[in-house]
Amino acid sequence: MMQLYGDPASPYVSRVIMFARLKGIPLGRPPVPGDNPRSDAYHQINPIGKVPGLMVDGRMLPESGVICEYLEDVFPEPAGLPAAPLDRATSRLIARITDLYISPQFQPLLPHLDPARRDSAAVAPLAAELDKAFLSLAYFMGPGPFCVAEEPTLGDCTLGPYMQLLKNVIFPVFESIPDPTVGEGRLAQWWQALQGHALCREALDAYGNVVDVFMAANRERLHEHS
Ligand SMILES: N[C@@H](CCC(=O)N[C@@H](CS)C(=O)NCC(=O)O)C(=O)O
Repeated sequence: MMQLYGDPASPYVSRVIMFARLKGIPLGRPPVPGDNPRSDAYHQINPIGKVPGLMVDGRMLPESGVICEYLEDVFPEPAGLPAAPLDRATSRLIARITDLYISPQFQPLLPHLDPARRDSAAVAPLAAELDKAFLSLAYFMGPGPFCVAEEPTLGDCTLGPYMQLLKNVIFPVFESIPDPTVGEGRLAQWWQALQGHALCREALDAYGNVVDVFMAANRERLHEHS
């Protein structure tokens, strides 16, 4: 069995877990060597030093997007990408927008979680980037209700955990960053589709719970060192 390294509190690890779950692929979950992706022991098997990492036949495959594409190649059924080339590209685009335009705003917001210690001038450009990314996601998503069509695919498994992370950690405390999945817009329709799909809802709920536990344990440390 392939072995997936990484703490499920990571949205990148969670992406692979959700994608594999939708496709019915069992993955072993060994502890990260040295208990930390920064450890020497983990760097010996993955010099990038980040999780997830997928061990396949003694070879390490890093990077969540690459791992999902590999799983899709090896286990094409049930499909984790739509059939039509432009739809496949759109699902990948939703994943890319998540990685390139949403993810970079998350860490820099952490020092500002506490309104009493917040630097609003530092938050404003991050909020603006997120707003632009949300507009782009809604613009480029297909007719839906999932990010491309009527079934969840790679784009949903990528954006879903990240949106769950923002819903648990960011939207509740930043008035200037409203939750785009609330209301009537395309992202609200998309979120409803995920919530109406048993496996997706289960994966996202489980991820949200892990995030809450992680944040409760690390809030002060994240606040100080980010
Ligand atoms: N581009 C990578 C990002 C993975 C990543 O940033 N993982 C974080 C956890 S959320 C990590 O391992 N951080 C450890 C570190 O930077 O020391 C992917 O898609 O897999």
